[in-house]
Amino acid sequence: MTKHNNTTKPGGNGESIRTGMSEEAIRLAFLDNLFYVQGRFLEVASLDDKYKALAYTVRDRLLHRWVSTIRTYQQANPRTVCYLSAEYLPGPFMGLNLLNMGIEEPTRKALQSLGIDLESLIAYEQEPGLGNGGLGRLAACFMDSLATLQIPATSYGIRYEFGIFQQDIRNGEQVETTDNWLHYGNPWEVRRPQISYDVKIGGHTEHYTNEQGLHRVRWVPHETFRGVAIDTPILGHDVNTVNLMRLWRAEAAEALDFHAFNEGDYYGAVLREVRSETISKVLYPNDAPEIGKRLRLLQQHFFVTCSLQDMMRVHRTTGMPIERFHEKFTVQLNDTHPAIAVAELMRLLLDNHHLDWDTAWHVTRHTFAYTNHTLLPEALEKWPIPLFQSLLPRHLEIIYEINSRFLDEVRQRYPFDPDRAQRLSIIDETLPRHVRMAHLACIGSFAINGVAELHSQLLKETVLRDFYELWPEKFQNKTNGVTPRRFMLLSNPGLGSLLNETLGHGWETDLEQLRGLEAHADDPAFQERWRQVKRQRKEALAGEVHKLCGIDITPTSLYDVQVKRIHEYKRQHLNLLHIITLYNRIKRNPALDIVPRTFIFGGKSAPGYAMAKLIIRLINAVAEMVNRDRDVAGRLKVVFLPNFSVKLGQWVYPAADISQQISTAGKEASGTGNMKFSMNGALTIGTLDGANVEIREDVGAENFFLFGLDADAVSHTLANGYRPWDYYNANQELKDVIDLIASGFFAHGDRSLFQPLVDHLLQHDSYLLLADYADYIACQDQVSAAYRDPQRWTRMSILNVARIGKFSSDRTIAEYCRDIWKVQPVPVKLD
Ligand code: B1H
Repeated sequence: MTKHNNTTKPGGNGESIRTGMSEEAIRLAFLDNLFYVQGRFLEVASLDDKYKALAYTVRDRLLHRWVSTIRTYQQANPRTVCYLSAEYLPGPFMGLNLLNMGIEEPTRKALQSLGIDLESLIAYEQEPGLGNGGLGRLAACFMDSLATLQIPATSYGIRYEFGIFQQDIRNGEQVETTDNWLHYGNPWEVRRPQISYDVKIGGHTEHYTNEQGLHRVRWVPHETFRGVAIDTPILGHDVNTVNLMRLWRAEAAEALDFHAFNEGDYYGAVLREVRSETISKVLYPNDAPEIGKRLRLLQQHFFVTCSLQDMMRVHRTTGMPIERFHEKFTVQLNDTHPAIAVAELMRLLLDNHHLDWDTAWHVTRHTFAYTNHTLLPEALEKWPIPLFQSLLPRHLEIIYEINSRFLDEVRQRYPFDPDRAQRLSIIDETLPRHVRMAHLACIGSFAINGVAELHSQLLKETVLRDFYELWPEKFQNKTNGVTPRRFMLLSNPGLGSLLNETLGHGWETDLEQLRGLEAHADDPAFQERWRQVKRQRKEALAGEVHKLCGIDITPTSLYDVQVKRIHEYKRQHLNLLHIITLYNRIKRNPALDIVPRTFIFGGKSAPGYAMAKLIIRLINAVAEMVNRDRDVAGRLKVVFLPNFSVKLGQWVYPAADISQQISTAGKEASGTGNMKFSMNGALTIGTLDGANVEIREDVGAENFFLFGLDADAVSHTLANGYRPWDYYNANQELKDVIDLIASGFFAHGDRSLFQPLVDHLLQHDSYLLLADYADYIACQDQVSAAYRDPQRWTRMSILNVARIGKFSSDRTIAEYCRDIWKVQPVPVKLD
């Protein structure tokens, strides 16, 4: 094997083996890492060895930039964003880091010269599934944009040992298995044992007067754990900025309790060790919280206290007084999951730093800003008082004090409206009593935002209406965005090249430049290349579908895609009603001329959400019947992709022709998949919900397939005694579809299997599928008509991409920086 022992100039041009960017430097670094880190030589190296060797090669170059970033920040002492989130879904790192560093090509060549295919190493990486869906993925897009915009920022969270479960489909059903993502090790993370903090829980508080006669509080916990930092570098695109994702892992307070050990309590010590680690053991796999889960509250407190203590450590190094904490840090609460931070910062300032209440409250109220991500009442977090009291007794005292001072203000402001104080209170007094985390977040934050225009508006009118009336100046909108680096450049290289050729570079970090495409929308030669790009991604997805499901799909058919968490409000079953409608049409009229379609579904259900699991069963049951029916062969195909993930999404978004964004209007706060599809030239069929509204405004109504009731009509329909039966009786096609499901046709004659679903639709239909059915079917017919005209379709597709610029997370982050965080870019020079 090639051997070298000079670590300073392997390329012969003064480049270091740890940092050089040429093909030769990368080749030598790869071999060096393979040999000295993995202990292997090429001939016997496994795929894992090669993947790791390359990961370490990339990581060395990342660390180089990281060190420069830390130096720069130390000297400049800039105002810093801290993002607190219980979830992150960053996706695989290798491809993006290569791309952001601009060394994809030399790396590909270096590996090629060794007979290794870069794509196979990229495909091998397992992603950290440390989130449920949109909320966690948004946090990851924000990290990418913060680094790219050169904003000093740290993203804090939990290093779950097991992320979101792996979804298998067995006999058409979702089966959950554990996600052991750390099994083979994670080359991207750096453990920092010196950076660790105590985490107290339980016990009681003691109030006393100190020697100076001052009132003090001591929290005597029942137990103490430790949180240890595990860091992952986050590189921006085409810049040297490397920010930090700092995740906390729970450990026992002392690695092993040697005191107990000496007293002979060996098993006790080991058990404590094991019990401590359970705090960061597993991600809760629900996209709405489970009320009263002790471990979940513990996780929230755990990562929040570690993160705040970490900020205070950094703050100390600046020499600034603690009263100016909020000038150094601005802390964003990603939903209410970290909202306990409001009480925890107060506790640290009062009990550890001995600030008086008013000063501590001033600092706290100027530190936090809160993003709400949902209006669904079942997703608003609240904790039973007894549970809260038993885990966080000091925090509860502080919350009572915050609340009492706040309610005094409220009563003064509205002296003749006693109900209002009740409604605004942090404590929900209806028995059993609860702590409302959204109220704590609103009271403790200087800014509150929703994630799309419609959502922010509805927030002010519904769940946060009383807070809006109290403090209108706190409320803002920050429409979500997604990163074009991962979701265009990396996942759709063909599109990337075509855009570079047409527009030159620059659009990757200034997505509004895509407007330049409008001039080419009707150019037949450009249109032809556009179609080739799409065609190539459709073929690639067909290959993946074959691998994952053993089903062959046809790239000439229209790919009609819905990938997202499975939820009744997202209405995957409305999509099914359409599929069965088409099926019935063909069965009635076998010669029917329709546009051939491939329906692709993907997404996980919360393990305890029975109706969502039943929807997955129905998708698979319909797929089974449709796919084996010769009468519809070549015209209809249905696929359920198991275990949808960021990685799988990168195959799916670029290949879609139609993107289904069909939630009941008013229910989807924003959606972000809608943006990823549109950026890749898929057309949207959707309701006026979440960010769909703004996407349609920007791409143009004529380039968007709109259907369904709007949010106002939805509330009116539900308020005025909605009767789904009337719709069923009035529409023969709808009746046929529902009857077919009820008949057991998709369950080998078993009428009972899907009965709960049918019953719910006919009796309640809380998400208004039947009310929207006719309009949805008519709209899908228009989709087919448009697809028959390739010039028209391609023009619409090009215009979608041309006008999607607003939905880059760079725009979103620039707005947060300007309107909420008040932070400036700090460019980093390489040392
Ligand atoms: C969103 C969640 C969520 N909203 C509770 N709320 C969770 C709530 O584990 N929990 O308890 C986890 C997640 N996730 C999503 O956020 C919205 O539904 C989307 O519409 C939105 O695009 C996304 C990002 O803002």
